[in-house]
Amino acid sequence: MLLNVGVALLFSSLAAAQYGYGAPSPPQTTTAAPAAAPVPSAPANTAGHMNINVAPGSFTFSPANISAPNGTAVTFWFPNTGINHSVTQSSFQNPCTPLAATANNPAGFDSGLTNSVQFTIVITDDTKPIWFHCKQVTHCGMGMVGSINANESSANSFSAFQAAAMKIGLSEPTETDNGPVTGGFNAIASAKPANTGAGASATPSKSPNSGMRVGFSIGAVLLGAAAVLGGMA
Ligand SMILES: *[C@@H]1O[C@H](CO)[C@@H](O)[C@H](O)[C@H]1NC(C)=O
Ligand SMILES: *[C@@H]1O[C@H](CO)[C@@H](O)[C@H](O)[C@H]1NC(C)=O
Ligand SMILES: *[C@@H]1O[C@H](CO)[C@@H](O)[C@H](O)[C@H]1NC(C)=O
Ligand SMILES: *[C@@H]1O[C@H](CO)[C@@H](O)[C@H](O)[C@H]1NC(C)=O
Ligand SMILES: [Cu+2]
Repeated sequence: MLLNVGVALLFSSLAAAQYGYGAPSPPQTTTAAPAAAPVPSAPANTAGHMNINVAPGSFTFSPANISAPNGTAVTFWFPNTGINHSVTQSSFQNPCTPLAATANNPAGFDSGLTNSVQFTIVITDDTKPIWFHCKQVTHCGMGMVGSINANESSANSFSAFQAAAMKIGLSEPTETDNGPVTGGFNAIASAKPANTGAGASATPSKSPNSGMRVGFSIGAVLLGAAAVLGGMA
């Protein structure tokens, strides 16, 4: 009984896949735009892994200021839009200038200008604030900056950092973009940005493909049922 229902479902779903039965008919108009690709968006944080949206509908990081213990992986989710952004490490003193290497410090991490990717850094010293900005023309000066482990009670607070960036405003110099820089200072990127979908190590509760995987496994069960029935016949 159940198997029969399963086989009926199997064939109706195959028919649907082949002929589009059951799919809503698109409006009959020649000017209809193709469906927009889904915008990658940060999943919920998981143990040891925090996520930040890059420009989620506004030129900001969201959240722009987090507290992340040593060893935490922080993944930046870049939107699937025509405007490129970056996550570029800077210093409190120079919010809109990439952090250059010195005798004591390595250069800052930098995703480079990009979109539709994820970029992950791992905190290697949670006792020091990590400052970053977007190097796209005018974005830093509009306040597209962020911090990790900043002390809001000290002079070097996130609020003071963002205010300093906005004071630079439209006089922000155009930054060169030589593509991604791995490494970093107090946080390290071990890989260039990539469209990994799920981030570096997180297991997001809602993967864009989870529905499809469920569909495949139901299909596999039904195929198994069909094979059993076929053997019996
Ligand atoms: C930044 O984050 C710290 C730590 O979570 C918090 O104490 C502080 O209030 C935040 N600052 C702002 C301006 O949100
Ligand atoms: C956006 O970034 C990508 C990846 O770095 C690059 O290939 C592309 O040319 C950039 N687009 C624009 C409009 O600058
Ligand atoms: C943070 O972790 C790194 C390894 O990722 C380690 O080298 C460092 O000593 C740790 N720092 C603190 C303050 O725990
Ligand atoms: C934050 O800054 C205040 C003021 O300088 C200081 O008293 C406090 O100890 C700092 N907190 C941390 C966690 O470093
Ligand atoms: Cu930007």
